[in-house]
Amino acid sequence: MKRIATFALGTALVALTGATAPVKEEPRAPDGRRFLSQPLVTEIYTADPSAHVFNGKIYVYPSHDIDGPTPEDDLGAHFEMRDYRVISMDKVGGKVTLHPVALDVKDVPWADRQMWAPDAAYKNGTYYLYFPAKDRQGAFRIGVATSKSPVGPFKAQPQPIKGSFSIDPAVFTDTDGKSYMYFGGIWGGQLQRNVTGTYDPNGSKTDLQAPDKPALMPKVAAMTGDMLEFAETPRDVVILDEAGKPILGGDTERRFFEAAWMHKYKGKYYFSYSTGDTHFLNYAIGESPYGPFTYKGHVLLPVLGWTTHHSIVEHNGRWWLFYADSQLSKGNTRLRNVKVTELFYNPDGTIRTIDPFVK
Ligand code: FUB
Repeated sequence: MKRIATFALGTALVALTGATAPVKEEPRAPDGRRFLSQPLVTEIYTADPSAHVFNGKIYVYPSHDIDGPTPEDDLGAHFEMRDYRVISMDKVGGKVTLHPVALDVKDVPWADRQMWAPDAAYKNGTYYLYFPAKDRQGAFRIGVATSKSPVGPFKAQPQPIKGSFSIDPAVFTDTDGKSYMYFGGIWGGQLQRNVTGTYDPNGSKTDLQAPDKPALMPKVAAMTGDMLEFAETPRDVVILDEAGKPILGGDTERRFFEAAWMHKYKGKYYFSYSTGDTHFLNYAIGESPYGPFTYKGHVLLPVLGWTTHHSIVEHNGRWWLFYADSQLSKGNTRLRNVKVTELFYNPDGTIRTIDPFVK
């Protein structure tokens, strides 16, 4: 509403004063559609926003997209991010602050490249930044770094989390204080190259190539009390269809691809994720942080760009979806920007699907 009012006011002023000052055009997608919300920061490209409320303020932990030289491919080699910067705001709609570099790949002893979607957590006076990166063998591992400040700088542990693999960590702390890491991603996220628990560089490039079999599922593991390691061997996050059967590999509009997120609403556990090549954000509901989770529908319809990745967080009694699209770069899939919009529940606890464009 505020955005539309600004454009309208600009037009009215020019009409009244006869001034010829250029009126800002409302940004639109190449096909003419109007965006539901605007980028949170424009100074740099950002994606994969993991939002948390710490001390009453919103902190967003995004990927920092850069325009590297590597050509685009199905395994995401063109996502060559090298560092993280945190975004903060007192409230949605308030002033947005982009903080300095919180962690650089050169300061992570085990990591070689591709600092992909991170997440953060807080416990006993310490902030934890969780991040995937490729090691020198080209295998994705998940690392952790700590700081006394939510915006860093963070100091990385010398080794990745033992037994970690694949991408997109999301750490959820339950109301009983226990924390869990959800993670995984197929194709470039290498979940299909870790089916035995050991990285197989010659494993399938994309998924299991078995459309009639249960899809590869994301993983979950409880964290140790110091938040630095897995307390158990990661297990499958099972996503079931309405008949109680695991979602199949060929069910590409519903199966898990990447971007795990967990939130709790009215005592139920909501596992949400991206479907990657079909471009939806979906969700499934369960009774325990371990699942199983029953598929419920779309959180978000496809955005401008190839991928989106999100987080869902409550602040001041309202629920917010942080997501990303490629508005600033006019659709360049490797240069994304994070956004936020309000999320609403139906009386039965299902989520009202969000269209990232205004009708
Ligand atoms: O940003 C790099 C990768 O692209 C993320 O890890 C995925 O979730 C996808 O957004």
